Amino acid sequence: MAEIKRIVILTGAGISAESGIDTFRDAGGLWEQHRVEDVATPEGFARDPMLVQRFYDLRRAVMQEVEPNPAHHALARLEREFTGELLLVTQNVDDLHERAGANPLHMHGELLSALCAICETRHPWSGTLIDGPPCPTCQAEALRPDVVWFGEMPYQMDRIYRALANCDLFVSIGTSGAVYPAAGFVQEAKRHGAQTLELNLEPSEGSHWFDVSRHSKAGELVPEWVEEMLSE
Ligand code: BV8
Repeated sequence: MAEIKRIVILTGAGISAESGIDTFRDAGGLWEQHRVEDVATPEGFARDPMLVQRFYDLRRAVMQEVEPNPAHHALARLEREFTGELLLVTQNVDDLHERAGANPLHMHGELLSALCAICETRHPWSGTLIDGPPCPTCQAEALRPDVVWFGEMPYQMDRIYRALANCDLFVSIGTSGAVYPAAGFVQEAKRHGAQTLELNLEPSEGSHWFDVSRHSKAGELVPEWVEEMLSE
């Protein structure tokens, strides 16, 4: 692998699976228990806000009972020890990267944040939203989960595309490559000459775009890869 100075990493639900957090598309995953349209779209929220608040309240509670796994810890080690530039982008709304000591860019928002639909302020939130608590800023009872639903614009896209245009290596970890624009990042990185690596339990929908694909559990693949990167 040529000298790697700038890395962009994208993680998905697969990196949190071994911590005990359901993925979306694996058997029994989150989407099988709910129709995406009902719980992860603005229309679904407008139609049945209680259903959606319950869906996210449950995930926010479960997330606080599980721990980061070796894959999260390995990426935090890479952030600490890699001497080049590293941007960790996650599609996940859990805080397991943070609890392992990493500093991810949450392109699809975070469970531990509430967004006021009236004044658009954001507030750290570890409790429930089902009872319609007042916004700490404007007192409106209009707090929603601060997550990006289908049809909504993911966060910090300019920053992500700038990093993809300048990286030497793009690594995708634990994602099915089913949702855009995240699923298109590998093509964007490739277009700018980056090497591309997929670490996933099985080939994702975008596997064919990757120079190298390794298939096993993230808890094994990621520490191994980080050790390789840091010993080069
Ligand atoms: C937007 C947050 C534009 C909420 C999520 C047709 C073509 C192309 C695009 C579209 C289209 N029609 C509609 C679109 C756009 C749409 C989209 O892509 N739809 C898909 C279904 C086709 N995208 C959007 O709407 C996005 N916004 O495009 O905005 C725009 C433009 C102008 C103005 C306004 C807007 C927004 C999408 C964000 C939706 N929010 N999450 C929440 O968490 O509830 S999506 C959610 O699913 C995740 O965040 C993630 O992004 C996505 C995929 O999930 P994964 O993380 O990949 O998880 P999954 O279960 O799918 O896969 C797990 C993988 O891990 C598997 O591969 C498995 O093998 C592996 N694995 C399992 N265990 C392990 C493992 N790997 C390693 N180790 C293990 N142990």
